[in-house]
Amino acid sequence: MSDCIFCKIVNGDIPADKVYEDEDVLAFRDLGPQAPVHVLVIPKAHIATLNDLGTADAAVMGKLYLAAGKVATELGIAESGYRTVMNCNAQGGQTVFHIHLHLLGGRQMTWPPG
Ligand code: DGP
Repeated sequence: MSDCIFCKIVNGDIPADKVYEDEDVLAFRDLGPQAPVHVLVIPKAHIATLNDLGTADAAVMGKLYLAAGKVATELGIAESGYRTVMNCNAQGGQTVFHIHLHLLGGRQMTWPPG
């Protein structure tokens, strides 16, 4: 998608602090971190929201979580713990319409989330 900011990061048109990449998945640090570790894990292919997932996307969704686990280990938060969250649409708090798994850690998380 030519007007999607995360597609531009995938294509290298916008710089990002990348922490993981394979053929299907990219992970990079969030521009406005909400925790000492705040990484976004995205599929390279454009999917706007969770509502747009099809059965063909099942594998890449699994890859997002596998990548998040690798990044958590590499960044030293796997044992202390972390949170993964994917926001969907307005009331879910989604602001970038290319799905992304937030990986947050390095501090105590609270529940319920805001
Ligand atoms: P969400 O609200 O769930 O759609 O999260 C979008 C996140 O994307 C938000 O935490 C800020 C981050 N973000 C927005 N634009 C950029 C960008 O250009 N670069 C990076 N690294 N993060 C961005």
